[in-house]
Amino acid sequence: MTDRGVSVILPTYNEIGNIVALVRAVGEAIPPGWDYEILVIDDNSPDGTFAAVQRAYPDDPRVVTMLRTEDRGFAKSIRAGIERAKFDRIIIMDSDFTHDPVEIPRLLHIGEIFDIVSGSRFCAGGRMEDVGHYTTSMLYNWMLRLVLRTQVQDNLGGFFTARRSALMKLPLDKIFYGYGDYYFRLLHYAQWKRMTIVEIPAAYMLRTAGKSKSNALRMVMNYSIAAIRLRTTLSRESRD
Ligand SMILES: Nc1nc2c(ncn2[C@@H]2O[C@H](COP(=O)(O)OP(=O)(O)OP(=O)(O)O)[C@@H](O)[C@H]2O)c(=O)[nH]1
Ligand SMILES: [Mg+2]
Repeated sequence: MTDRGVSVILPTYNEIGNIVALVRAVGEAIPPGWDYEILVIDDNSPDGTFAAVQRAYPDDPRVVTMLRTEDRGFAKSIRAGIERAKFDRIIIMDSDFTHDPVEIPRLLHIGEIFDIVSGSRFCAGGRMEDVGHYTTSMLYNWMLRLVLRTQVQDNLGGFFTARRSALMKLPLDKIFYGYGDYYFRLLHYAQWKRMTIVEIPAAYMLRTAGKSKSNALRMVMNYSIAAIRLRTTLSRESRD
């Protein structure tokens, strides 16, 4: 008998080279005593990611696939997964093996104590295989911290656990749009709701197959606009 369960949410776009192996690796990483479901939230990938998962796991009720054809996008897929999840304990992670399933037991363990546990590249012990990406992300996070006045060190990691019931109380429309910028909005509104946040060290790996969908220059521009907008909203909300 298990009394604990976790819903692991995997947003996918063109991850045919990763997703079947990742679903297996996530299943294997769930500690004993935990029930689980793995939600693959696919935005109608042209490479057949959705069909590949269905083919690989036709009869496993723990592997749930969701095909989205409208209002697509990374952050909106994550929200769809959270809304659909059946367990109160949620883990969100990328589907390209950047976020390593071996971290799952630690996230679940610390998640017993804190509302949000974020796998961070920038607290002691955290790292990233891609050294160039690590350095630029670290510099960019310093800038974000100045603008957002936050103590969180990794505001763009996106590998975390939280309780669904707590997340559902946040203003979801103000958070879940855009790309990785959703994560600093989520962390901000979580702090505003007095949720407790802790960062634990995580190693972010190189994507094992397929191509990145993000463009560094576009990301820097969009995230900077998103950060300034969030800061302005906060100043206005605290005045009202
Ligand atoms: N459902 C959904 N998933 C997406 C979308 N865009 C990206 N993803 C997934 O989100 C995760 C992160 O996307 P990546 O392309 O790896 O972007 P990134 O992590 O910023 O870039 P890298 O540093 O190259 O890994 C991956 O699991 C993608 O499959 C989207 O529009 N919809
Ligand atoms: Mg990635």
